[in-house]
Amino acid sequence: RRQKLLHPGKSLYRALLDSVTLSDESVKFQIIHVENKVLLQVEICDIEGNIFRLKIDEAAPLRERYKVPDVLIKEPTTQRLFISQKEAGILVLSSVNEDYKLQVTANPFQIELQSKGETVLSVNSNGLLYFEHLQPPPSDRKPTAENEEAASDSSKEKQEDLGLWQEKFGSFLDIKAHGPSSVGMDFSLHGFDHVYGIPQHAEALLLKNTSDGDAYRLYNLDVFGHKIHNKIGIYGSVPLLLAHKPNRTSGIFWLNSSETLVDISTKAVAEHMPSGSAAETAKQRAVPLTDVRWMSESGIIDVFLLMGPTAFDIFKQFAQLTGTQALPPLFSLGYHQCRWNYEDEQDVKAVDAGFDEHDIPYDVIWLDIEHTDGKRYFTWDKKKFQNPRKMQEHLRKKKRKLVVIVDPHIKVDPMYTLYSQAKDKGYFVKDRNGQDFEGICWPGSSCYLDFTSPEVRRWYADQFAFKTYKGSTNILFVWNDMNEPSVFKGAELTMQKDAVHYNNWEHREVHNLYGFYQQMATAEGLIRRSSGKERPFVLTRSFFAGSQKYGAVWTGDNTAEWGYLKISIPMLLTISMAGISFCGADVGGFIGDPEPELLVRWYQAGAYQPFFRGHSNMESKRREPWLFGEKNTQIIREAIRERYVLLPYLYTLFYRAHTAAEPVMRPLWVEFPGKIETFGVENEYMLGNALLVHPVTEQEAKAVSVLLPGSEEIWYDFRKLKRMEDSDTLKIPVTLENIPVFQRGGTVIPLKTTAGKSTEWMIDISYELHVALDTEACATGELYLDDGHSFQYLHKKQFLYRKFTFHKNILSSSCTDKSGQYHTTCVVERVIVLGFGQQPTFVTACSKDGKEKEVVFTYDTKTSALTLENLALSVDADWEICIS
Ligand code: MIG
Repeated sequence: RRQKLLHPGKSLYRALLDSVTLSDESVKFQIIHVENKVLLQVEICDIEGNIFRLKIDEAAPLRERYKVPDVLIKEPTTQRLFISQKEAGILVLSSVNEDYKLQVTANPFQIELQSKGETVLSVNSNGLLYFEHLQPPPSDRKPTAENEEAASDSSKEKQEDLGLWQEKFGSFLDIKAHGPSSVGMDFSLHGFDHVYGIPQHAEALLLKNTSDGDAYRLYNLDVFGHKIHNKIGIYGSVPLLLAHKPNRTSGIFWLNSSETLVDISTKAVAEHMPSGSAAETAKQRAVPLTDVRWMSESGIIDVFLLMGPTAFDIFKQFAQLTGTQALPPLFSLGYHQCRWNYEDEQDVKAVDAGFDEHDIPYDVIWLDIEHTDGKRYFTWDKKKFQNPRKMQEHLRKKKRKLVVIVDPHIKVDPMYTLYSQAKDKGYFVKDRNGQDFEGICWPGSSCYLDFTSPEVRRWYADQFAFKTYKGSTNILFVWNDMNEPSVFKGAELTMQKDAVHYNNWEHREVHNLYGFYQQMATAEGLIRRSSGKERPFVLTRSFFAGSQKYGAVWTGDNTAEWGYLKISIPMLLTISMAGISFCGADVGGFIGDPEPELLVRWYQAGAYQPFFRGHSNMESKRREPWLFGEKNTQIIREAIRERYVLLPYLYTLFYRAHTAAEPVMRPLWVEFPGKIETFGVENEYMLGNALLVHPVTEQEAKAVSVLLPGSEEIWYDFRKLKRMEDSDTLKIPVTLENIPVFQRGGTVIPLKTTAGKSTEWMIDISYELHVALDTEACATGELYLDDGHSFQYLHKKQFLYRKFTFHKNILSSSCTDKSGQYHTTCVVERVIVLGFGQQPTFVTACSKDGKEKEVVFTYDTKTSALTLENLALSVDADWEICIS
């Protein structure tokens, strides 16, 4: 409200260019507010890899302001900036290679960032830099002439209206002990009118103009039954925005964990022509410009300008700052069966058996809050789960896993060890009076662990030790829910902003980090219980920038309606672009009861999304995949089996996400950055660079319109193996049997030849390669393989990273990363070459040791698919297949 009183115009800040100092790390200078004369310190860093960091803090704050810790994986490596020009009122800084120039204008203060002469982005060009300096509370102020006015009644009232020192939210009172401290700034993105990112909202892929509506809000909240097409913040936040135009992608990462609003306004402006002639002026055309205004309740301004220039560069730059996706254990890429709740041991066993009975693969069964003794996490309801270890042994024999829920609220109960220990040690978040903050949650009266404290995190991690967490075994993994944190009967169902954390920081400063820290501690706990050997799996509902390092996220409580299936695609794409590849939405829709058709369509979509879990609410009817008649069971079985067959490809994509920050699920425009028609597409997406997936999200759909981008591309039907007609948009007939999936020419996809009961049952199943030829009759692809569960790939380099290349009618298998070694007896059994020109006469396979053998093949003249069978070529060896 206060910031919105400041309208675009001339900034009230002026840079004091005489104060400029230069070091290897940064350039610093001061700016002054012309009215209140408060000095701010500006620091600009050039970070290796085309990133600029701009920090603004008070030059002499009354007390230290909050600076987000633990999100950056390390202090970024900076390089020296040079002053290339300094004249009256202008300072130009250049990067070492002179590719980038930052032009700082003194009055009004603004910064323009240019790349090789092209203005990409400007800062404060609308004059919306806003910085509330910390002040003593009105009661402490000496009645000087200056303060007298402020102390007068009428202005006090005014202050209260604006919520400077306290604010009411319904019946809740937020007392701001340190007064107003909000910060804000505007950025103009030149030539851009497509912007993305800043999850999480149940919104479209393309960010919308907010000028006549609500700003996008980043404030982690538990909004049960949240609406679609809404800018309210839900569950998680990543303050990263991406902007794209045909030849460039840029990013803005606003590192602030307090409540944040983002206003977006796209307009057309006359193109800026340098001192043009009359003729040139006449040629002026309108180019788009997007203004982005960030406003945060507290903290400092700490913003990273990611200069790309490609989308993949942005992903790398963001990962360089916040880390890459943790490599998931393979089982967690299988199908997960969840429900609130699987009642007891018998229920768990029956559901588990149901999957075998109906020949449906699955890896993990989940237990929601009812498995505990009165919502005391780390315990079991003794009546329903008399022997949890035995139950887990049963699952282990079936080569399956268990995930249990562990929420951050702790039941107030002196007999509950976790509570009494945490209480004694002072590990709970405090209220403004210094008492343990008490809220209401599932267990009734609850306290909240202060995960922002490293000591609390260490202690919490220790709770997962096998001997401490009774009844847990090494097939048990964890789900963190309610960690926004959710507080029933709290303002907006969350914690009071004036609650107090570690080091006396108020909750308002750290709010959006709370879930991030819980997942961090939980993942650490799972790693530690295995003495550092095993990869953890932790699903979290709340998240922040960097949560990808700790596991998976899901989109929270969606509803069993078609609209929620549809919106799940842009929601997952947005989360993926923000660094979190391992994401999914509850299959079927959590709230309510999906009609069978919707459930089937949701399984088909989920099978091609990174995290694949069926889940349902307490009040929802049971919906295990076999409860909807033989035909639907068959279709769901097929969808899940397709997922399992695809796992080698998916796992390889996760390795790429882990090592190279490439999102597993990506919007079309990321793969086709020059094709404007892809920029707004959100009803289909790419899974890696090879598969285009178009889920069916309309009831009783008979056909869908599919955009197959790129005039120079060839696309193949992934199941029928035949080439698609050349045409940008195709009307594809659909039946309930499956959803349209296409393989892009030029790619090789590794698959398993068949599915098994779970990922662990599939270790020895042979491989199949789908080689889809491009216009040059070439293709390449990769396969990553390791033990699927430990850190040996990292510490002992026990992995295989293979490459398949098809060129001049030779398919060769070679090593991509010689530093890795992993032995497997698995073979490539079958190869299908899609779009092969003509019936071959002879096919041979030769291994590296010179052994040559003839290969059995069949050629389908209708589809031009060439199938090579019974190959038995080692996955871990070099070989060649020659087709003549
Ligand atoms: O408000 O633990 O989003 O997946 O089943 C309900 C019970 C609390 C919310 C989660 C949902 C979970 C449920 N939880």
